[in-house]
Amino acid sequence: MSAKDRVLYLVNPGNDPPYRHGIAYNASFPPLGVISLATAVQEVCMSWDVKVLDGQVIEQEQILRFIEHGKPLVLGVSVLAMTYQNSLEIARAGKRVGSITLFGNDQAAITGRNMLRVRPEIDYICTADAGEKSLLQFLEFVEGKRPVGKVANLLYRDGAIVRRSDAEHEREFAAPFEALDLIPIPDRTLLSVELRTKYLQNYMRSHPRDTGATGVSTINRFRGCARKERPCTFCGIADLTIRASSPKMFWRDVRAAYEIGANRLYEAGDSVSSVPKYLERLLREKPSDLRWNAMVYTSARETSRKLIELYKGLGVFRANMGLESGDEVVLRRLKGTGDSSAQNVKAVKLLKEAGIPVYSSFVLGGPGETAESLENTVKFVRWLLDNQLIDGVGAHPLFPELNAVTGHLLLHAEEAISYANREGFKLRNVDLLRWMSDRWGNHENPDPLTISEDWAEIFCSVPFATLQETARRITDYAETLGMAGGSFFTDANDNVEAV
Ligand code: B12
Ligand code: SF4
Repeated sequence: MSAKDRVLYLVNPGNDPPYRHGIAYNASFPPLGVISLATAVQEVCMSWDVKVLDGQVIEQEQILRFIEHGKPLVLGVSVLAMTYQNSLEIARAGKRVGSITLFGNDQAAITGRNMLRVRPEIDYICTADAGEKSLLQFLEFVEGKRPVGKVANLLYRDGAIVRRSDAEHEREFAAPFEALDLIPIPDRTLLSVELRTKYLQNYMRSHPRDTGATGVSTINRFRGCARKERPCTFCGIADLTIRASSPKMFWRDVRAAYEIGANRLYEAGDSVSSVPKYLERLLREKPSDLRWNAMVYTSARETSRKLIELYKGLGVFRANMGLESGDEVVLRRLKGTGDSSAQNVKAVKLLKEAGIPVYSSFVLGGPGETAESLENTVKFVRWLLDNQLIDGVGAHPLFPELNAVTGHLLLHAEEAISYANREGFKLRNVDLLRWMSDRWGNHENPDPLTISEDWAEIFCSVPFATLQETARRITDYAETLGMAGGSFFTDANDNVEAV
């Protein structure tokens, strides 16, 4: 293979047509996963020519044309549940020009086996939570320097669909708070200035008052959640193990973004409030000259004055907080016994007092959701908005990801029946429940809208349409007050630009 053949495209596809709307921060931040993968390849496999394509800001047709003309030897695609159809189309375009196709990211990790079983356009699947090492090994395999069986976290066909499962695939990092140091500082210039300007313009459209923003980017030097052992029942994040980078690496990464003008960073860590001690270390080592701000995912249960002081010191200027429900019973079923509306109110008040805006999200259609519990949520959100305790709200029907507790209940009828009995609510359609395992159990990618409808039909006493309607009522109310609102599965009014 000559150096000129070593062309790798890494694509973050845009959302499939039914899922283009109602996404918070839509097209406002560059996709860190593919940028980080491309950086690792640039640093280690220097003979490879790498290109990153982002379907959030370029049209699908343009991505297909790039592939047709560029004929990449390897075509890597980052696959989520709501980008699956676009991902397949991209893979087919790759196969037409002879590319080796490799899927990765959360959805590929969850249903990858089923994808490989039915889709000849997919050659390989990477199931790694952090894919850098796996991709580098995969390129060595393509160059003939490594047997396929020695590529970490790779699913492939060998008669059956196989994945090696020896120690190489296990977590090999000894120190969890340095584990992410192995991931290089992302080269954010892999996306052109023109595209970076586009993200900023999209961000400014939803945050017109943030006049100090000179550029936006994504950072991920922390992953995981303190609820790993008892996650929220709707949480489908594949790996909630707590890992981070050393403070030194964290600040090097922030500075690298800052030096190309990005002073608003989205920390993609799953729940940053899980690690106050780590935040203290970050604060101690914060360089005094950095003027930056971060938005983070944070949990109400862990919000205290101490945490907020840390956030202020660090530069956190926006909190994304899942409040999930205004109904006490449904809230407990979604998040566990440690959460309550009173605690949610306390957390948003503390953040508000400290001048940190809160973007809250709600999941409609928790186990045993009723018309009454939905009304409790509507009243709660209105109260929060009327009292200016939150600055934005997203409301979404529950999407039972197959690796979440809710997805598990959907596929395991007997467990679902015992659960409903224990919790004291009635399942609405047990016949449908009994079909779920056959319908979705071996599916390549359960369509989010359809599987969410099935969930509601079984686990809620109101139909899916009522959940959609309630989501719309909530976000419309926010918008009439001039606040950000968004609802996945329902809206069609996004105003984002592609180039
Ligand atoms: C930050 C984030 C967002 C941001 C994204 C900002 C941006 N432009 O980057 C915003 C807020 C916009 C967002 C929106 C949504 N998100 Co989101 N988001 C996340 C989050 C918390 C982190 C993603 C991230 O950037 N991680 C850091 C990077 C470095 O890691 P990574 O992306 O996982 O990539 C690594 C590996 O996956 C792998 N990999 C990835 N792609 C590939 C490709 C190849 C070829 C290979 C080899 C490896 C590989 O290697 C990468 C580098 O280590 C994840 C949860 C999670 N922990 O993954 C959810 C998550 C991705 N989001 C999710 C969802 C549902 C949504 C929304 C639909 C929410 C909504 N209701 O509106 C929307 C729409 C998503 C979309 N398609 O646009 C789901 C997806 C579920 C699924 N199974 O598909 C996740 C997994 C959370 C969850 N389980 O609930 N999200
Ligand atoms: S939804 Fe958020 S808080 Fe709940 S388990 Fe997942 S990461 Fe943690």
